[in-house]
Formats: sequence, structure tokens, C-alpha cells
Amino acid sequence: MTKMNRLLITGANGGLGSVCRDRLGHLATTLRLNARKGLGDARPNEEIVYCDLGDKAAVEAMVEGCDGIVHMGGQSVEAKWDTIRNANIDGMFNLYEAARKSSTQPRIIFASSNHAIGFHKQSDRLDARSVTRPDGLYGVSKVFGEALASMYHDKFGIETASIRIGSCFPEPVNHRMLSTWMSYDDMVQLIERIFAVPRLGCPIIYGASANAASWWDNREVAYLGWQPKDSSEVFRAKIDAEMDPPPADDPTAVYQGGAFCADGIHED
Ligand code: 15L
Repeated sequence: MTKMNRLLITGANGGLGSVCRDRLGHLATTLRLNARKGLGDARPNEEIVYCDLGDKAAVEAMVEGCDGIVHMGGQSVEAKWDTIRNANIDGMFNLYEAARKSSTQPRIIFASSNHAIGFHKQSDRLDARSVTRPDGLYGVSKVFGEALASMYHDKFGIETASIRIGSCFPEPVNHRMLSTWMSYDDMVQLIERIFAVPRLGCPIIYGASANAASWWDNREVAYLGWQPKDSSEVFRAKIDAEMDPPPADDPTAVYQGGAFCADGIHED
């Protein structure tokens, strides 16, 4: 894998962004870290850029000179439309315009979400060609992000891997996550593979470990050579001991997006 000169990690103060900060340093000579606040002191190979993704000029300055972007930034759960629009609609547009204008044409990883397809039933089996079924405005913003990435690839050749991340936490904490969980190790290895392959294109990838209860088929991205190693099964007994499975008609047992499907619009 050729080492990048500069890798930008947005949302570097968040749950996944901070894992990336700690574990992706070997991919680039310099990590450029972005958040609105809360990144502490820069370590020796780090640069810190504080800005809001809705600030077009600031995003353009931030993206210039980066060979890769891990875009973990933005709004990560359902919220008021203003919040989602600023971070995930305007913010995505600003990022892609910045990438188009930059002198380095970065390869981008977009942290999409299972909530882009959340209204599919848990009995459905999905692959990269399955239609989107967002389960809220947050999910709609992730569908927008995937569409934007596709257009910038077709029109300008900018390569993006959109990862529909399931539930990326230290361990699964409920029955739904036995299907959606992705370990940090598997996420880091996926990111390494995305930056290692000579030609990426613009794939949709389901971000989940090798869970026995998975709903998702990543056959179309076999060329990445990513083989998740962890499985949620080792946590099943613990979850069964801690809680009853949800009733069969509960949204967390019916839909892939779980509780997001039962959430309202956050304007009221
Ligand atoms: C997401 O998209 C969220 O960012 C994360 O906090 C979890 O809620 C995850 O989906 C999930 O569905 O478990």
C-alpha cells in the first residue's frame, strides 16, 4: 500500500472518528483531523482543522492537499432538518465540491448508514443493488450522500466507497445488533483495503462483521479483498442473559433500521 501524504479524517472527535485517529496513522505521513471542537492537542503527525462542514470556504481549504478522506463527520442520528441539512446535505456538497476543485483528487470513504435501507424487513436479504428505503430524514440524507458520490464519480472520476455502517461499537448490545454489528478491527481493515486497491470505483459496501445472523451480502465488493474476521455470535449468550428478545411485532424485530423506523419527525 502506498503511503498517502495527507489523509483527512472528518468527525475525528466522534466514536468512529476517534478510532480512525488512533488507528489509521500508518496510512499517511500526516493526518489532518477535523471537527467543530474537542480534538485536544495535535500529536506529532497530526494537523487539526476546526470548521463546520456547512462552511464552504473552510471546507475547501481543509480538503486541499489531501490524498484521502475518511468522512465520518456530520449528523449521525435523527435530528431536526436544519441540523441534518447543514451537516449532511450542505456539508456533503461542500466536501465534494472541495474534492473536485482540489489539486490532489482525493479518494473518499463516506460513512453512510444502514438507515439508508432501514425500512427493509429483517426477513429481506440485501446487496449493493437493493433499493434504498430510508427510515427517517437522517437516512434520507445518507441516500443523498450516496447519490452525490455516484454523480461525482461518473462526472469527475472521484472515487468513493460508501459504507452503509451497521452498528459499529465495541460490542453488540441488543438482539438487532447481532445482525448489524461491525467490530472496530473489521472497520479498520475495511478502510485499509479501500485505500489499498488500485481501482476503487464507487461501491456500496455493507459495514458489518462476519455475523451469522447477517442480512447483507457484500459479494459485489469481493474485489476489495476485505474479509471481516469478527462475529457477533460470541456475544449472543450475554445478550440473551441480559434481556428478552423484542416481541415479534416490535419495530426493532421487524425492520433492519430498528427503532429509527418508529421515530417521528423532530420538528414538533
Ligand atoms: C447509525 O447510523 C448511527 O450513527 C449509530 O449511532 C447507530 O444508531 C447505528 O446507526 C445503528 O443502526 O445501530
